[in-house]
Amino acid sequence: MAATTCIVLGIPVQEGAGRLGCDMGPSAFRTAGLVTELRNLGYAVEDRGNIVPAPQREVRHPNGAIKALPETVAWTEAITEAAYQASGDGMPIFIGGDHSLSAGSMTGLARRAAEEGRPFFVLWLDSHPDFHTLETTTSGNLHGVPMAYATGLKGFEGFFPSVANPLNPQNVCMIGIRSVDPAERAALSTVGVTVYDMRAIDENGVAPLLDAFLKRVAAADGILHVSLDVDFLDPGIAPGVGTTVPGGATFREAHLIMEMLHDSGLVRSIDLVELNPFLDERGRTALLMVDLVSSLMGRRVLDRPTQSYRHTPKAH
Ligand code: B3U
Ligand code: MN
Ligand code: MN
Repeated sequence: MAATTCIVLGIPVQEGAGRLGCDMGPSAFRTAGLVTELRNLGYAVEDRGNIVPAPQREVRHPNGAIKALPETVAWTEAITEAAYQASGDGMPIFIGGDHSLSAGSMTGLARRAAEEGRPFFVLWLDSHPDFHTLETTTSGNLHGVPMAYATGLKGFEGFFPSVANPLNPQNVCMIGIRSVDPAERAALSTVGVTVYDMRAIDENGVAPLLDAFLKRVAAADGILHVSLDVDFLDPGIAPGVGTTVPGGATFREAHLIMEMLHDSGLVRSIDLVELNPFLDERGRTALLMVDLVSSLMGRRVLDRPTQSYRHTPKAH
């Protein structure tokens, strides 16, 4: 199969989360067999090891709750560059690390999409929207801000690197949302992000929700990035995360999403974030995340005709 080369990038950032341990995530993904699984599926895999943050600058924000701002800025700089480079060489798989890494992955990938002249889309699988600005965060944990940053919301200028190619909020689809702070809720309602909470999943099932989004991406000839936070999953199957929220996606829902993503042929890059091996039980969360990646990359139970989402340009 597959001319695609998977580029594995370890990003051991943990300063964005409220508790320590995500720095061990890249190691746990490797131990759980990520690279072997990808090779067994027929891909060439280049593991570029773990990246290191850029040099730190002194930077302070009036919101005294904010934690580890200089560290997060330094990580974001390095991740943005690494994401941009890797996306020119193959399909980047960012193994975190807490979700603050997506501030860098999304901006680097958005730059790549802009250069290719194609719209950039993000599927955000998370119990949280991570839509705080530096002003609105009350926990001060910067894994709560990457989506606001990447979409160019105000208030990051002068602190974080400036965002040259802001992600259009209308190109973002969030699935699994079930923990939203008041400021995030207010911001989300104004910018046009598609948000499917657990109620939407219960009422409709994941398939029609995702199907509608994939059709939009295909119609726009878009590039799709998938950001998978461990806490998207139900804590009963994925305990290895610092911010478990009850009522999450089931094993079957998560695999169905991955299989549909594979069928779509639209995915160009993946974040795997918030795995905290210190909180895991004998590696089961790491193994589940790798299992989900296998489904996303084409493992299937039976051959079946697939829904084609490929872009068909309109006749003139
Ligand atoms: N919205 C809360 C909780 C949170 C966000 N992301 C995670 N937790 N993982 C906050 O701290 O901003
Ligand atoms: Mn998150
Ligand atoms: Mn989350």
